[in-house]
Amino acid sequence: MITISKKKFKQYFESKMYSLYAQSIEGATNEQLLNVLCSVIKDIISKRWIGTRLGCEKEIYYFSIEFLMGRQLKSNLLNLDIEDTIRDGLKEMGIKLENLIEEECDPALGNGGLGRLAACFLDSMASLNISGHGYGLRYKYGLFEQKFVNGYQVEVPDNWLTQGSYIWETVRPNKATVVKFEGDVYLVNDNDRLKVIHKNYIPVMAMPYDIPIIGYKNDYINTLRLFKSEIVNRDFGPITANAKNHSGSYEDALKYKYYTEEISQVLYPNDSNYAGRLLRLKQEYFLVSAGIQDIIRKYKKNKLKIIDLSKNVAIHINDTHPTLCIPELMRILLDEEGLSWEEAWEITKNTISYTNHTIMAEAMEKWPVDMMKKLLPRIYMIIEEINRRYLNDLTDKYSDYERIKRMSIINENNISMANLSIVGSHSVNGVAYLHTEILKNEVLNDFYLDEPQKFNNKTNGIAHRRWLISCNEELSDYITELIGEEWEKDTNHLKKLEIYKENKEVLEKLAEIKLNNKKNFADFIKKEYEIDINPNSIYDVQIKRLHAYKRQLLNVLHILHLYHELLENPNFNMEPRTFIFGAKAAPGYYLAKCIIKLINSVANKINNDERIKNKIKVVFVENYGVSLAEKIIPATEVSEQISTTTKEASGTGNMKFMMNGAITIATLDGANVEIHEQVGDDNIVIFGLKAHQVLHYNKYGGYSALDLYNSNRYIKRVVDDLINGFIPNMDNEGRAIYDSLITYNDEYFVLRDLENYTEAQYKINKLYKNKEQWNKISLINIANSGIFSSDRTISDYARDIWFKGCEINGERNKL
Ligand code: 26V
Repeated sequence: MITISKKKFKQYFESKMYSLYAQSIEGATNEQLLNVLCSVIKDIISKRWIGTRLGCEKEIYYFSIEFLMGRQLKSNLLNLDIEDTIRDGLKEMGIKLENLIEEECDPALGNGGLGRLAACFLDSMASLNISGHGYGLRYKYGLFEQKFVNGYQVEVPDNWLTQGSYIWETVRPNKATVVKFEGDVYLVNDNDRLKVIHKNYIPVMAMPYDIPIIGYKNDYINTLRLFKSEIVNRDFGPITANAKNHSGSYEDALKYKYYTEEISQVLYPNDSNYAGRLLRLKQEYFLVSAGIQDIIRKYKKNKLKIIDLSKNVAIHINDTHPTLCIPELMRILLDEEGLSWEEAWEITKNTISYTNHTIMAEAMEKWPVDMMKKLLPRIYMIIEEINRRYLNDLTDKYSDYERIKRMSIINENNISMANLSIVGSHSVNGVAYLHTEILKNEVLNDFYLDEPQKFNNKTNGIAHRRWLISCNEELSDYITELIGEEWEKDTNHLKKLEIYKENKEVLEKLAEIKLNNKKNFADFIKKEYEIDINPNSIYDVQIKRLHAYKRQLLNVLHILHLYHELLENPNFNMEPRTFIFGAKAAPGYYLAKCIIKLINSVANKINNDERIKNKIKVVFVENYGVSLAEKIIPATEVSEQISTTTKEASGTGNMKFMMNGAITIATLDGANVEIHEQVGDDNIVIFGLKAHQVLHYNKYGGYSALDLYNSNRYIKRVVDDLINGFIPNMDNEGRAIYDSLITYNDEYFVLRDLENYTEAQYKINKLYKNKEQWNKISLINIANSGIFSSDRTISDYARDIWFKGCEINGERNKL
């Protein structure tokens, strides 16, 4: 049992302070105090962490190019169930735990939903006693830090490792592996066996940095292993870098050092268009090769038979970024373990499973054949052979040449990573019902018809420990007071809240908690931005990456509409509203950056216009990320989930808001469909085009944004605002947005949905006037959010994908 008494903790803390910094507690900085606390916690868990569970059940490995973990201190204390002891102990030493929590850095090693999902999944695997580990990259620079200058986004490098290391990590040089790039590959005959010789390659060291992933009150600790790229053989230093083929000059040694270190230097931002960049391919193979080698090394150490790999190991690939797991595992099984192609292929397919996270065609990964051939010659050979065999099978089955071409892994000198992922795995899943249906019936239809049994849905979820228990303590405590604490381990129990839906006292208490959270957030905004927001106004929030398909533009056009209505009629009937935005745009995504400038300019104009008497405020928080989300979500009343239907694979912010009692205004897109199903028509506000309508427009056309603009004076009014000087200093940006809507016919149906959205917002306004009704809806949302815990999602993955057909599955089903 991992635990510690207050007395012991204090002694431990003090002596750690001396051993690490040779100084007293009184003189220490917050940074030092945090480091000491973290070091104490690491000591407390260390025995348990290294205690291996190998051999007792299947090991799950989750490969992801992004892990958006958020701060760890609070979450670790909560999961270890020692928060009160530590808080009290610190207090007696004159230290406030809250200050140390805020001191911790928030590693931005992900772009958004995909990376945050990976983090929630790690939390759930540990909490459900699943031996599941993450493999990722230890980027030196995470996603850029965002600053606003005159309303424009400016990107600043995210130098998060300021102290040189991360407080929660442990480096493990004895477990480093070498990843080989480039070079020449020869196939030679060795006693009638094909032997592969790889010469003149560039070796890159993959140095593992381990972060403990602590389960919720269950003494279970998994590992997130992040690899840093380095020169081979650290001790020799850069000048005599011991690369076999780089033993030449000083200049060569430096070049080599640069080559290796560049690989894990920086996280790529999701751009507007996918670009096949060489460095990104290096990152992907580096992660995959280091991870797979690590798995096989561990596996063999346990004296398990390689032929049984898929019985003991499951490898999951988070989108196509780690798809090279497929040829890399094949390489090791063929070239190093000496298996036949058929054996290796069977094992590979049975071990690997794949999740698709987007249907956006422009986001699909494709690598030029020449690039792959040069960078990864042996891997390319294997991909080619996988494809050759696959095409043979297809031509036996089908005569439709176009179809075979669509399904081919290599096409027009490009390698399709999605196709390779489907062919080389035993399971392909989407991340919400609608998304999976679109994959099966549209985007991946050829593959679905060919192998329907591979396809399945796993609706996303969120770690309710971080996104409710930890970020909204007052609500969480009140829920426990009402229905007991079982819901913390099994969120289905949240349903019990429904019996209070007519209970005035409970509803008022919920409103009071929300108001407290709103006040806290108002204080934060005042402190950070010197803007006064009214805690009695409706907090209406859209926080997510900035992308045209997510339609922040729809939101801001509606704000402009309200503004005009207020200017025309000062008695215009609306509850005061604070519109809150948080979003980063990819540095190269011009339209997204124009929309940021637009929101900031509109905010500036409206917030300074006394005529509207503070009825509307617009706040764009800078540098949105996990820590900010934890502050905003508990204070939110209206959750904006307004993507163009069919485009948002799932969304997970939508679930976080719901669990914290916000009411959702949404299109029937992604997991909004499931949220709607859970709460029913009366407890969510749905608007906009339905999936079949969008698919119809996309296939057959028939939409004219210009006609709409000309025929609807309200639409015309707000669109004209973009170019007529109504919003100052917006000339170029306003024109670019205008063109995207009118000249390029509004690809994301913003204008098509605007009227309907305005009506939906009017409905929200009306609902809010009846406080009791609003609070009841809020309660119903919380009560029905249990299904969106990532514990449910992970149990589904375990049952249907990772443990399918295993003896252990019987046990798992009891989860
Ligand atoms: C990447 C790109 C790159 C270039 C072109 C446009 C574009 C659009 C989207 C993306 C993101 C791809 C993967 C991703 O992050 N998907 C998100 O995954 C979340 C977790 O499953 C899900 O909730 C989000 O709906 C989905 O967008």
